[in-house]
Amino acid sequence: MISLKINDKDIQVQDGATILEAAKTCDIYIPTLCYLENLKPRGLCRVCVVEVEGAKNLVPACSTPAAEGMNVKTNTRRVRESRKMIVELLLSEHNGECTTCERNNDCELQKLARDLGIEELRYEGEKTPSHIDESTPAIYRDTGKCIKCRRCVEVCQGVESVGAISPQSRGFDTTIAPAFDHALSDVTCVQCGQCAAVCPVGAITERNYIQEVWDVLDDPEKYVVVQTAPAIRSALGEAFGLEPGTPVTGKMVAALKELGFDGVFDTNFTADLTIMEEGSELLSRLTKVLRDGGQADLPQFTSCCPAWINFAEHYYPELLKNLSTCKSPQQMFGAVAKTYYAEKIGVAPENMVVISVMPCTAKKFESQREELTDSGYADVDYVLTTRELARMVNQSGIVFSLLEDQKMDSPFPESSGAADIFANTGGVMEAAVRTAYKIVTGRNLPTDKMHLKNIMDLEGIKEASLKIEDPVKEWSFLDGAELNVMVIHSLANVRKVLKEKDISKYHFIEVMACPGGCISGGGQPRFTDNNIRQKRIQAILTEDEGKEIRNSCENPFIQQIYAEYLKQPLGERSHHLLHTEYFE
Ligand code: HC1
Ligand code: SF4
Repeated sequence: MISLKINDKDIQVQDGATILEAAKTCDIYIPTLCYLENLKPRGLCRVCVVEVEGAKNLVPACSTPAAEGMNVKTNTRRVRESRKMIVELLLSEHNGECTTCERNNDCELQKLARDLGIEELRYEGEKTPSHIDESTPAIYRDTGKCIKCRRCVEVCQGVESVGAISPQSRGFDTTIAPAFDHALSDVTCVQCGQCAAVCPVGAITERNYIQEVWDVLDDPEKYVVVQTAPAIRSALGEAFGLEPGTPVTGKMVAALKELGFDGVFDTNFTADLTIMEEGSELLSRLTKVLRDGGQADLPQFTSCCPAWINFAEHYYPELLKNLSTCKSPQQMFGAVAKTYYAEKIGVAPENMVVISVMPCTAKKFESQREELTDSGYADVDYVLTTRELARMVNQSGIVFSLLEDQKMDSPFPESSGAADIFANTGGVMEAAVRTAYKIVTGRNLPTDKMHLKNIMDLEGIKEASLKIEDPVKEWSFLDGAELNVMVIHSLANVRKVLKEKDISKYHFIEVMACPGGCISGGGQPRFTDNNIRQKRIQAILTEDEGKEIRNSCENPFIQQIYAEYLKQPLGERSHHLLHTEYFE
């Protein structure tokens, strides 16, 4: 342990802790800008400078290790003036059109300027040229707003191991962009939006489809339905000042009804459907190998994260045959809405518009894939992020916190707890295991095993195995078999696993691109404090634990759609509407 003083407070921290980390342990606030929890500090922006007794220069708290006997001051005149000047210099070249910027009132630079008492722009510099990149359906870049903090570069390389963007040119001419200033669509960007999630200003954000959605809502010819992803309810409240981790499902439904959607549905319903199909697919692959001694592509990988699919297509095309053929719940919902539901309510599918609200930017790309049009129309027409939905709510004058809870519409009004947990890392796997276990043994997983705890935490690579005991007759060949599963989040961990492990001993592997799963998707309200990730995860677990039905195959509305329309998992109609293939 190391003992030091910060602002005259005695503090003890572990060896290796930085001054910033030491200050946090006793709630001393030091402003930061380029710093991101979980990534190696770069000390680039120097907004976090502090004074250390005996040192000639101010030092960056984020990258300076705490040392025995150190005496640190975080709030001297010299510190305040230095921080202020750093931010003034950033503002001197920043294209600061705050009133029309998407980040107005949600901008870290704007907040710093206010907190540091900047009331005039003392230095008027040449502005960074603005180059707009809207080349992908998911991401919007404006170099004029960029302050070159490099958080996006660090995340794209360090967390996702993609490296689609990096500093180009030098000095004032530096831009953060794909190599040779190409458009993002020309490089291997997987459209995960993690760059947009960490950008402190308005330089990288989602492509915005709000106007298109208002247009269809105002069109009397259109029947507009909306689906809401599992993760958004854990974070939407943050956009309206509610405590992180406040679940807001009922208010979210009420807001969507007030916005004028003709039907408000849950992607969680088709998450249950995905599990029926994906669990059956896994059992069918296992049967081929373990009972019939034949060949099947194992391990089976989950396929609901569109950034992971993009990553596999770019970097590991040999794994595409291992991906589940299930469409993601988002796309399954669109396919079912424009067939089964359109038929049921007598609406022509060409007049039905399906909007999704997703925590994810890559879902915008997924919805535009040509292969996902099995109803004869695009399964999904427009995808909004959680942040865009919050903006629509504000634009319409709805006071979110005062809304009375409402319920999702029929014929898909309920989902199981297994569908809720799709939002968290490990959730898809646990949901699949719950249903596969029930099919094979006829029993529910015992409640004490209901959360395979070790696959639900924030470790980047997790493994578990489940022994099948006493299966029903049809599955007797699985008696005593161990189902080995792995859960990975953040795409850099996929590379690590494929480099360091023999994956042939696993039967099923879940991959989610975003750290912690969809709860930290690139389209969620932004945060810099890691505890928020954990609070969102907990909010989702609480939803699951509060549900009477926690297994997808027990959802009566899932049973109804099979009885009325789809007939059986992996059947002809399911195969046509709910499955796809990604080719090398
Ligand atoms: Fe996800 Fe999924 S869980 S991918 O993380 O399988 O985005 O929330 O909607 O489709 O259901 C995201 C979340 C989401 C899909 C589901
Ligand atoms: Fe990198 Fe993802 Fe941003 Fe693309 S969307 S630049 S892959 S972080």
